[in-house]
Amino acid sequence: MNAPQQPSQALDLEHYWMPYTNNRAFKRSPRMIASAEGMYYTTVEGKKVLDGLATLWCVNAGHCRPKIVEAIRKQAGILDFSSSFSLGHPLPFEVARRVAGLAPEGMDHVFFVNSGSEAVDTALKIALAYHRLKGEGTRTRFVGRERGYHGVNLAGISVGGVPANRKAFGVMIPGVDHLRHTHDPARSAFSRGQPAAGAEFADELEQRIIPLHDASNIAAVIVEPVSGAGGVLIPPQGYLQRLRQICDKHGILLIFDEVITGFGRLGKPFASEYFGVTPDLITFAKGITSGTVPMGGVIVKRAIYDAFMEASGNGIDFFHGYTYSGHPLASAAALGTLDTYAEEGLLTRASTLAQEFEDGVHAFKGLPHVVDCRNLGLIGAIEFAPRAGAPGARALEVFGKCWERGVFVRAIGDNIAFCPPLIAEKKHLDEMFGVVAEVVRELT
Ligand code: PXG
Ligand code: PLP
Repeated sequence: MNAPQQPSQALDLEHYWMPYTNNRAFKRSPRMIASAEGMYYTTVEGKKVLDGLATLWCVNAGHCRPKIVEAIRKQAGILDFSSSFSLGHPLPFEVARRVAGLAPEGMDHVFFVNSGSEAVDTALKIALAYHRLKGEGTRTRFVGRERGYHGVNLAGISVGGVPANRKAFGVMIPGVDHLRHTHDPARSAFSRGQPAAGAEFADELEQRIIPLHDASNIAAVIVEPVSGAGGVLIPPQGYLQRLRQICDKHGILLIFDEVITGFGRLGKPFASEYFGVTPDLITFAKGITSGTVPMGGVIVKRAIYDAFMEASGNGIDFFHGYTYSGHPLASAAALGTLDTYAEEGLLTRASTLAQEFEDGVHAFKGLPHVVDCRNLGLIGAIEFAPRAGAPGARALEVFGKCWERGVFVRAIGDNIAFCPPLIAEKKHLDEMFGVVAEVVRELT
């Protein structure tokens, strides 16, 4: 469908400082993609590669879907850009209405940004400003969680809990504490779906963190309902419910970072609905446009929006926004994406494939060095015992060999993560798991 790009040999690779990449290794031996369609990439050499991670957990509708492509093309010729700072254009209003319709009951106002990282900073700022205008300006502290990933901005890495993303950057924002992560292989290895044990990990909030800082100083708790980039950690049964109860009891806002779980990953539009737990704010990005044009946002409860409206008098109600908040091309892409999701039932499709996906993930049990298999909806991971003196080496080796054999999956520490586009069929799961298993069997 798409004309391949220039072959990589003809490109000067020097000047692009690639994000989250071993630049020297890549430039010595580039993995260069020319085009993509549906479940597959085509490399510049013409090789097809199955996308087992929805690229970066975002291409939920699959690649180059006609409705989304057409929406972007058309919009580029109608209104290229106009801002949302005291001017408006129709599209983001319509996207907000549609997103509010998918969100849990009572969460019905949407603030747009351009990425998950911006969504996280925005949500944290909304929480601070909300408490202040409710007369509780002492609530300035945040609680994140170990192994949490909340993007790469300074506030996001401060509440985040992935050591490698934090260690080079010193003190970050002050006033942050962390809950322990919920990974508990001693009790819960090879759990199918949510682990039965571990709801009590949430009690640390009430038993350690609140007594230490006092609830009157805590603005919000932020967690991913399912941790993604921290290694795909599935919340224990009852854990999120307990966090909600403790936050309610102490007047603390609960933020669910649904940048990965939003838009159908667990078989519901949002994980909040899947778990039956309604937070106060939801951050989203990625799946809103199926990765096609950068967009993210924050969904808030009506009471939060109303508080800003009541407090602002005749002035601006929230001194915050990005030049490209509600960008016309992103908004058009979002509408094309939401149409595609609706027409193809993609926001619930994960539930129909979840059992086959679970069986595929757990088929790795018993293969060399595999110490855990985890899954929920269409997200999962297998974990290897670390190779002596070389943590992460096994997963990296698996990633590299799978790429050579035409399957793209992600290595995270000693884990391999799976997160296929929601259009995946059984044959794609078989291909993905089949190639990974072949490689795992060769592991030393
Ligand atoms: N929150 C969550 C829960 C995420 O997964 C972000 C925020 C940040 O979104 P942006 O759009 O600013 O990247 C994410 C993004 C990985 C990886 O290593 C994960 C993400 C992004 C890039 C790499 O698996 N998640
Ligand atoms: N830096 C400067 C000098 C700017 O003028 C702006 C926006 O006007 C920004 C940063 C922020 O850019 P954005 O609104 O795209 O986040």
